[in-house]
Amino acid sequence: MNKNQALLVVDVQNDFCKAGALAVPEGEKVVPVLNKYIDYFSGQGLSVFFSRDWHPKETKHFKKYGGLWPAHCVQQTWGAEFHPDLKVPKESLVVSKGMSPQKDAYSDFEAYDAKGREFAKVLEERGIKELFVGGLATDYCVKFSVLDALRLGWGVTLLTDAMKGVNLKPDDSQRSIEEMVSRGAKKISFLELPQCPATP
Ligand code: VGL
Ligand code: ZN
Repeated sequence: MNKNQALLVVDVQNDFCKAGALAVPEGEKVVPVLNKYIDYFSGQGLSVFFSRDWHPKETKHFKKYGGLWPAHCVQQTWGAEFHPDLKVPKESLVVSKGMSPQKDAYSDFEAYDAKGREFAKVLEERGIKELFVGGLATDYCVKFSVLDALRLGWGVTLLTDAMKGVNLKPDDSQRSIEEMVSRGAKKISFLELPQCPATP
């Protein structure tokens, strides 16, 4: 692994997990797996990014205002917080998306850090060339973020053991993975990482 490679943990927030307003089936199961990836990347001094869905109370993203979804990940609420077991290292960077009352914004390439910098700018400044992506949901934020990354010239590796989808249609996640791979994404699972210590 090298400094051009970074981990992106997508939207592992309470509302997408058990008891959340838009619970992804088995969403919370990605947490322990992602914690291993987080240790692996931060242990080698590599960048770790976290994105979050960060909506205003009223947005066209929500059913009540013409959108597809029940209200979720409203700014400053429990549902918008990261899952309590997710290990978010102090030195990691959080980017937020979905703040516009007018549009959906599923992609992390529509996200901004606390200083208002675009996610793509942050990646460029750090010389990141390849993203290892896991989180929620495979068929929305993960998919849109990955397709944008590929289109904009980043390499992408999908952490297939650390993502779960909404599956409005039962095979949405499977089809999303196929689409991302057909556009150039690679796939990996934790034990296939370079020099990953085999579990005894
Ligand atoms: C997402 C549905 C609605 C996601 C966000 O982050 O995948 N999905 N808003
Ligand atoms: Zn949302």
